[in-house]
Amino acid sequence: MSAVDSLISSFRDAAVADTDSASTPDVGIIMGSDSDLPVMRGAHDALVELGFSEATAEDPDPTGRFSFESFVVSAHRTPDLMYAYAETAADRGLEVIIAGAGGKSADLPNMTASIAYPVPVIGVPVQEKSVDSVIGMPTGAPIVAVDAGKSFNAGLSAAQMLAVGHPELRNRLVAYQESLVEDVVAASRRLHAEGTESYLARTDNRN
Ligand code: AIR
Repeated sequence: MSAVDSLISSFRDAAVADTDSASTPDVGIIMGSDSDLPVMRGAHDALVELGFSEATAEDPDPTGRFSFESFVVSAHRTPDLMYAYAETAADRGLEVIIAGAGGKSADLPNMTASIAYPVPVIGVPVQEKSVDSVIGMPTGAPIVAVDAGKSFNAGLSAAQMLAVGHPELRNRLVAYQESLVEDVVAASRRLHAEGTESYLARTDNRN
């Protein structure tokens, strides 16, 4: 069996396995190339910030109730893999997919949205030039999307969607927002206390 067929089979096997939904990943993160990872890691970072764990081949059911999985799936280099990933998403327990792609033909998010429907897909244009390709869907074929590169927000949006059925996630989202308020107030107080030059000198030293 070829390497791609073996990966496709693993998705199809997981789709028919009788696994408890609490043990399967809730969010799928996919990207067109591993060169997208520096941008797409924001989705990972947001979900980890909210207490999600990453399910890996070695640790498919990590501790904690909420988890996500990450794969590279190219719409143009591996169309069969994209189809199998999206088609099996619901049966594998995924409730939301975050899909990112770059270039002018960033078709992974929009094609995944059509195939995985009604599982919601949050599209991440990895580059500015990918925005039109990601969001330009015809009526009746929905996708939600973030601005170019804003994968952290895609992670937050995925958690917001899941929070509809999981009040504990709602609480984590509220706590996260409160931490942002604290960060702004702390920066504001320090800037006003120290003055701009001292603030910048200390901030530069940190980098
Ligand atoms: N891509 C990969 N397969 C289909 C598409 N559209 C995108 C990737 C990446 C860009 O092409 O999402 O942003 C360049 O990929 P690479 O692998 O050449 O670095």
